[in-house]
Amino acid sequence: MRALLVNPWICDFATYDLWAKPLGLLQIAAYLRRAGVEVILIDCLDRFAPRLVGYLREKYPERRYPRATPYGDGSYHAEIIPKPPAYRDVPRRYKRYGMPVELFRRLLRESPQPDVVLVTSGLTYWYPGVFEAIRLLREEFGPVPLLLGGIYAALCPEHARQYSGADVVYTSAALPEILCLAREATSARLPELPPAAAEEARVFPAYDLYPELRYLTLRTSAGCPFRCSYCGWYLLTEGGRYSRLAPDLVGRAIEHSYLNLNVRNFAFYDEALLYRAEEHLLPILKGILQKGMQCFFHTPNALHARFITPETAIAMKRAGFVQPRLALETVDPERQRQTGGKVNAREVERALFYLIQAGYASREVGINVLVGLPKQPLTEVEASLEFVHCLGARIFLEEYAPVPGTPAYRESGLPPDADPLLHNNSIFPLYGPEHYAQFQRIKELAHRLNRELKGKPGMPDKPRHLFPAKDPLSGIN
Ligand code: B12
Repeated sequence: MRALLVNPWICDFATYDLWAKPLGLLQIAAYLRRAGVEVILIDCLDRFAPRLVGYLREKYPERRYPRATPYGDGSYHAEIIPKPPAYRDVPRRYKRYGMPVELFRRLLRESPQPDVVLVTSGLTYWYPGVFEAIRLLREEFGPVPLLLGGIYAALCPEHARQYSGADVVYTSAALPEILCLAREATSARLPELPPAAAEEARVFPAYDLYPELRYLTLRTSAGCPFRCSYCGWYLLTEGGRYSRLAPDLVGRAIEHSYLNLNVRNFAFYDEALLYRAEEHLLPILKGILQKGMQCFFHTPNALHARFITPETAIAMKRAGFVQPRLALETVDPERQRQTGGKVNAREVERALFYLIQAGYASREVGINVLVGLPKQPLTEVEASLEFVHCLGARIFLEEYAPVPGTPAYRESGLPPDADPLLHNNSIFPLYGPEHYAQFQRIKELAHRLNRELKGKPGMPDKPRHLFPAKDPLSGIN
């Protein structure tokens, strides 16, 4: 049996490759291969694909491809496309990010006829890219069984069933079920796999399918001890429970990629990487240090400040965590409490202090601030930005994107079956032109404060004025 796996484009006003890989699809690829299936991957978002780089260099000889920072993150190739009617009034350009459609078509034509096609999906409001891929797949391969899964499919299954054109819309995260689906769709005789095969596929996703790999992503645990009102991790995680891989397995996976795939940059996709670090992250990092591997680790998903201790901070610094990101979201104690009590400003300040003591400069540390939560006044966001700036850290402004099925979604006033395009974080805070202007002001403020940080090498590297001397933890070196 031959399966074609597709990671479609992103259609949005803005996006950036912040170490994004279709991790779920790569786990499925590893699992299917284990069952003897031949797997072909087309990743529309692979910035380093030799075919894409060759195509773009020929078409745009004056531009530089691929565009990447030394850590492998960078901008996607993008093409401006017409806005869907729902975005008619949004005064921004709408784009398709990833490989040009013409190249996608060419790759489909070169591909042998698959027995089944598996398409993944990312954020709910990126579905136009998914639909486009399905349309082209249908044009090329006719009535081949086409399965759709991933985040959009899991959060908006009715919408996907009605409009995507897929034969099966899959909402769960269980790998053995996917094998059953493939079996049913093709009537192929595929073997049952032992239970350990699913864990193996989670630990060793099929990264070798990429001809050129500058970074990869790790998900050493799934889920989170908190249930913040705006987050839907429990709707997307197998059994809705926190779980994690054994530290030695994670160590083996990192070592394998380091030695066999020559990867040095790793981004963690865990929701709660530091939870019970003494049983999980610390043993993983100790193993890496013992083996003398020189890696760069990235935390685009942000870390729980509450769980940063002097020991974790030192281990992170030594193991090669670059520009760690902390989640603050807001300084407002009432909103912190209402949204789930994940963290407070003081814990963020303390975490930053430990990171500084471990050797980071404050401006290397990024702190996430949420904007656009239902009923959140922009003065609250301004106060949060000022707070982060006073700490000498870099602001990451995160525009709230509603997740259907969460309490914050219900508060947002969006009907449960709203067009998922309305979940877009670029438009959600913009109900009405007056909001747009206010929101632009907030974005500009964040940019200005970050620019000031860059221009001032002498910014305080220790938030002394904010850290009360009487705190028993303040003396730790
Ligand atoms: C890692 C992560 C990121 C990474 C990047 C992920 C990526 N590949 O692009 C980073 C940190 C960059 C990120 C950023 C953002 N993220 Co995010 N992210 C996640 C997180 C924590 C995990 C996703 C993941 O990799 N899961 C692990 C893999 C293994 O699962 P999977 O891909 O779903 O695949 C499994 C199944 O779905 C299924 N499957 C998948 N494909 C297919 C295909 C077929 C055919 C079948 C049968 C099955 C199947 O099988 C797989 C194996 O079990 C999720 C929360 C979550 N628990 O899902 C939020 C989440 C997806 N993010 C979210 C948000 C809001 C964002 C941001 C907008 C945040 C912000 N405000 O800035 C940004 C936007 C990013 C951008 N590029 O513009 C929201 C989604 C909201 C929405 N409406 O869609 C989520 C759900 C978190 C939340 N708030 O609840 N994110």
